[in-house]
Amino acid sequence: MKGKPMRVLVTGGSGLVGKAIEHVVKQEGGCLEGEQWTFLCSKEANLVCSARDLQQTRAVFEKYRPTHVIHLAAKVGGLYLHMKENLHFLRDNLRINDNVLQTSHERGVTKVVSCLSSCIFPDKTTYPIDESMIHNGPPHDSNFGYSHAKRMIDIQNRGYFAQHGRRYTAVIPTNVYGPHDNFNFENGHVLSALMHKTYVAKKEGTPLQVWGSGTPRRQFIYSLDVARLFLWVLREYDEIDPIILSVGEEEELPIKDAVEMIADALDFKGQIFDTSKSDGQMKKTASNAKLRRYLPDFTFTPLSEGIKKTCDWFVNNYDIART
Ligand code: NAP
Ligand code: GFB
Repeated sequence: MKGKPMRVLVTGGSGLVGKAIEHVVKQEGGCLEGEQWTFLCSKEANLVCSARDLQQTRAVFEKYRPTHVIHLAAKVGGLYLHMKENLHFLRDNLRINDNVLQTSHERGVTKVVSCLSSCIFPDKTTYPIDESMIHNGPPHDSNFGYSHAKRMIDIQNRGYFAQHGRRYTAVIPTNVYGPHDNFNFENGHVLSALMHKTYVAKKEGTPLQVWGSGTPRRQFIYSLDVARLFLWVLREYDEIDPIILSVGEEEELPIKDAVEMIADALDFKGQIFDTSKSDGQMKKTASNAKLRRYLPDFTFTPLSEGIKKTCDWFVNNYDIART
């Protein structure tokens, strides 16, 4: 990456992925000489655009004058929150994304890397899923609001390129987990919610309630791996088309196997499955072939190791964790 040092603005910098990027930038030499990195949270600027908030966003861009933006800010949550608030996810995320991309364009930002998700792909599809399939049919019913809002980022990126030559792009992670996740029982994603539930079940000597049948399959990627890949995308990846960030298809596993790893990490025995709760999407197997063409030697953190590190972080930071 030649030329003047970047001024990077990370929207959603206080969340799971944002904190991981901050760790890599500050603890793993991810910040090159002269670079400025700013990690935003919603308190500094509420990005759900309305006239009042647009001013907030413009003020933040005026203050930090970013040359590059990593756009993570979003209304995010696990399956059961999506099923309750699909419209809320649609409207909030459409507004946040349009607000950030348009303000970036107006401010002459050179590159924006936004964050989609593997749940946006069509539910009825062939496997493995690849980047060309984003718009090939409706997403799973459980998260249609979030999925359509995220798909629009790909369309917006094409629009900014076609009309203004902007090189705005996006990444598509599968299920992310790690320190600083949302460990809330109701609203959290599966691994973080189950880590919290297991922690409490052990303390209270009660059985662990796993929701659903435990048979749906997922590919989990550790937040620090996502962060390291985000820095590579920001510096080296030059396509407008998005790229999937995921472990290989062979790492996909049923939820119940991940539950075992959490139980081992927290030294707990005794889970039961509440099959009255939804299983959501049964599988969304993603191919990382495109990523591997670029980075054949990238090493992912093994799931059992990532789960152990995250459980240790949660136990040691229970007081500050989002629960
Ligand atoms: P997270 O932990 O819930 O963090 C969300 C971030 O967005 C926080 O920094 C939050 O700020 C900010 N934010 C939310 N609403 C905002 C608003 N109205 N204005 C300004 N900032 C706002 O989420 P995450 O898991 O790190 O997700 C980061 C990105 O990765 C998202 O775009 C998400 O869609 C994508 N993604 C996540 C996963 C996953 O499994 N977690 C998988 C694929 C893609 P506060 O802290 O101030 O609330
Ligand atoms: O991470 P998760 O909530 O979302 O995982 P998705 C849901 C799967 O875990 C379902 C099972 O099969 C649930 O039945 N599960 C078991 C649990 N116990 C629990 C529990 O206590 N809490 C939760 N949350 N799940 C999301 C999308 O889909 O994937 C988001 O809705 C985002 O938009 C995220 O893309 C990465 O993997 O089903």
